[in-house]
Amino acid sequence: MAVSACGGGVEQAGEPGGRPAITGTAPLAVRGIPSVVTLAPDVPANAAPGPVTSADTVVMDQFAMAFFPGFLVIQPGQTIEFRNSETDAAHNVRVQYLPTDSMVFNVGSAQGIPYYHTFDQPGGYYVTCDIHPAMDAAFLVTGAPFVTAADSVGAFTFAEVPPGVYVARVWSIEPELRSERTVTLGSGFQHLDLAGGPTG
Ligand SMILES: [Cu+2]
Repeated sequence: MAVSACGGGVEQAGEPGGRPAITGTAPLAVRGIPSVVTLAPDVPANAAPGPVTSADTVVMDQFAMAFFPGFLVIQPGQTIEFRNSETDAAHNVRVQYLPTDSMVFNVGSAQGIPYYHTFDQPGGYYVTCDIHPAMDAAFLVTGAPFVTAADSVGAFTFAEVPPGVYVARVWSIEPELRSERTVTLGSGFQHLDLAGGPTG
């Protein structure tokens, strides 16, 4: 099979044809915002590699009285371009950092004048428009090497995670649905039930 393992050794997880190595269940999406599952190697903090960062700017647009996309996952140090693509509507962009419930910025967004912001702090962020209370979105900043968003009913997949001991974290816009546990992944197909609480 034509799989290159980045850590050396033989990669046995996954199969030709793209069958996922790991499937699982996480909490349902809340208000259209999916749960996100991250896997990070369970190693002492001082031995952990630094977060992976991406130079790619991603776009969160405002169109038809909504944010598009309504949810993003980015890496620490990555920039989001906030854009207003309406033909005739004014909006603003208010971004709250959920771990401290603090405002990151609140700017007006006019057509043709994008606003760029680089996010370094890991965690969840909530995006709203003060003018239109029905408009909201969210994004998650994470340096975890393996990240996947669950679908609306909580199903998720990972492909090609090397065997090892990982900290599996579940993020949700709803704090009560967040959890963290240690999982041991083998080299074969595996199902993770992360839908319950931290001890379930
Ligand atoms: Cu608006």
